[in-house]
This record gives sequence, structure tokens and C-alpha cells, in this order.
Amino acid sequence: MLVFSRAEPLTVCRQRRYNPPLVEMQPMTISSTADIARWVDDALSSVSVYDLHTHLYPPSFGGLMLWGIDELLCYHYLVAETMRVSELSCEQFWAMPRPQQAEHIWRKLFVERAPVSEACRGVLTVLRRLGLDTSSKNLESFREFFRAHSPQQYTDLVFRLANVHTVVMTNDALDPVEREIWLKRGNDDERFRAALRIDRLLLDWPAVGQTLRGYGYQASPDLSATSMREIRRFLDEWIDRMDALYVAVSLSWTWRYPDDSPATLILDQAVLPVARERGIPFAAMVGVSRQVNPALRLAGDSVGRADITSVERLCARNPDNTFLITMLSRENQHELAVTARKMRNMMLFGCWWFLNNPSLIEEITRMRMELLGTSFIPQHSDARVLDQIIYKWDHSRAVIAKVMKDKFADLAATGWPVSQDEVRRTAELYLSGNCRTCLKR
Ligand code: RAT
Ligand code: ZN
Repeated sequence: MLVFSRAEPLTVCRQRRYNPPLVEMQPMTISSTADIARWVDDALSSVSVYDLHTHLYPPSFGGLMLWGIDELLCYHYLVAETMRVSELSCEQFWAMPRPQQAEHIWRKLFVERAPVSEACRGVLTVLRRLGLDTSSKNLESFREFFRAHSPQQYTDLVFRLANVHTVVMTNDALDPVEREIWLKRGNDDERFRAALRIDRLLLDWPAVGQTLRGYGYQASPDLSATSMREIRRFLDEWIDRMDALYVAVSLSWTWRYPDDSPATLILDQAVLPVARERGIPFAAMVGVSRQVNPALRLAGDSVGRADITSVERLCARNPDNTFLITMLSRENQHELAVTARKMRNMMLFGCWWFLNNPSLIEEITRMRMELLGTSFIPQHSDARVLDQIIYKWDHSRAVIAKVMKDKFADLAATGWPVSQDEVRRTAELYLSGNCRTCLKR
């Protein structure tokens, strides 16, 4: 173990007359802040990431895979920011072809104004890390760079630059396009792992019953025993077909558990029993307020403070299930970290969506480290465009580094012999190990 000392050891324990120690305390060496900083930076940049939740697809999924400058610019985070300052109506914006939408966003947010928001900064970080000249405001020159790559080559490049080994996708077996791909050829790129997303199955009754029947499952709105058996069959078949690492849902801030809704019934009688039998986690992302402004389409969702007692009950009533939980509202973060202390079957993950900003990641990660030590997953990217894993992880690594440096310096100040190995192990848990343990893969 590499325990280090400064050239000039600091004396950290002094006897005080009013409080004589029973045993004479020896002056001891403490780890230097500069060494700790270097170890943290080294560890966080060299450990490869397990990205627990994204919306990415491999090149073999064709048009579902999004990449390149136009897609980066048309990210829904940037659409929302553009429409605040655009002379166009939402309808006019959506009526334009993709390249024109990208040009409009570029002009409004990067040319006419300073691109100071986190989502704007993200685009520039990606361009810089690809070796492009960010001082040029010539969108066409950026487009040329991307045209010169095949999706496959570009995927290799992005995984390397982002230092990510695995991204978990969001896979909807009820989406007709995605479903066909899984049925015809599936996925053979090991870097992309599946997660079965079941928002419609839980939240869209009775309409989803008809969709299930169309695919050959005898599911009726009464949610009878036969329907439940068929929903379990659907889950089993698709977990197998996708080799899904977990089953996931995004839930409204109004979600309550348990209640007398179809969602509770299906969770209790189908989803949680199947997840338990298969030994895979159930992921709940709680706190969205869907479509507060439908004209913005994907950009039209918002946030609400959710009910922590529902999360507590979900974990407490199902002790043999494993839960991956994240919450969207800043106001839920403290109680969520406290809940994680009480529920060993719960793994808290990520600074989700509107929380994925440096100021909030810092505050939240600091608090989680203080309350949970090493047993949480600080971040996921939620990337929708492949290139985004470069900036999302660059930016998050920098913030996690800041917090880790402070916490290990505090530790060193107690006289604890902070070692490079200990720093590295912690970074490994945060960026990959806790995911592996939870997913068992
Ligand atoms: O972060 C996002 O891009 C959101 O639009 C959502 O996709 C959210 O992460 C979700 O998975 O529902
Ligand atoms: Zn997401």
C-alpha cells in the first residue's frame, strides 16, 4: 500500500493542558493535499465508466442511434433554451428539417448569445475534445468532420475519448421500431447493454392492454389473474431477448405506493416478482411532471417534488428485491440519501436530468458522500446523442474530483493514512464497481 508522507511532516496532535491524553500522542504525518489531488485526478480519469442509464443505441440499431453535431444541437435541453429566445413558434420550429433546426439553435444560442448554459457548454466540450476549433463559429466546418466518420468508427472514438466501458440503454419492447430490431437481429455490441423500460406497461392502462393483445398476450383491462400471468410472460420473454440488466420506469412526482392503481397491482403481482426471480434490480426514476408544455414535445417535461414515503414503502415491503432509485427534484435529495441509509436493498444513483449541472452535482455528491460514504452511484449520463458521453463524463468527473479531494483531505487531517490505493478503490466504486455489484454483471 502506498502510504505517503510530505517532505515536511505536519504535526497534527498537540497536547493541551486542560485535556491530557491518556497515552502520549506522537506527532504523525498526514497526507499532503497536493498528493491527494493528484491521486484523485489520476484515479477518476483512468477508471473507465459504467454508465447506468442512457438513451443510446449501437450503430446496428440504424436510425435509433443519434450522433453528430446536428443531433447534439437538437438535444431537447437546447430546444427548451432556444424557444425562450426564438422568434419562431414551436410549430414553425418543428416544421423545419433537422439541419435547419440545428442551424437555428446554433444561431440563437451560440452566435447571437454567449453559450453559457451547461447544455451549450457541453456541445463545445465535445467539439474541443474531438480536436475541433471551438473559436470558429462555422457550423459547416464541424459538419464536415462528422461526415468523414462512419457510425462504427465514431462509436469507437467516442467510447475511447469518454473512457466509458459500458452504457446501459433504455429499451422499449412496445415501441414498434425498436421491437422489430430486437426481433430481427438483436444487439451484438457488448458495450451497449439493455434495460427493459416499462413506463407504458405500468402507467398506460387500459390502452396498453390493447397493444399487448395485438402482440399475442391475453391482457385485459380487468387485470385478472390471467392478465397478470401474461404480463409476467411478456416481462420474462423480453428480459431474455434483450438480456436486460434491469427493469425500469420513470414516475410522476404524484406517484404513490401502494395505492389502488393498476401501477401498484402490476408492480406487486408481476414486475417485482419477475425481477426477484431473475435476480435483477427494478429502477425507479421519480419526480417527472410530463408534458407541462406539449408544444415543446420531448422538451416539454418538468419536475415536481415527489413523495419519499412511497420510495420507503417500496423498498421496505419488498426486501428481496433490489432497487435502483433516483429522484428529479433537488428538494427530494436529502431525504432520498437518508432513505438509502435505511434500506440496504436500495442503490441511489445519479444526478438526473435537471440536476445534471455542476453546481447541483457538487452539492448533492458532497451530501451523499457525507451520508453514504462509498455506497452510492454518483452519476449516470442520460445521454441521448452518443457524443454527449464525452462532455457529460468530463464535466461530472471534474465535479466528483472536487468533492473527493475535499473529503480525502478532511480524512487525512484526522491522521488517517490516506493512500493512493484507497483513493483509487473509491473512484472505482463510484464510476463502475457499485454498478457492477448491483447489476451482478
Ligand atoms: O434526461 C432526459 O433526457 C429525459 O428526457 C428523460 O429521458 C429521462 O431521463 C427519462 O429517462 O425518462
Ligand atoms: Zn433518461
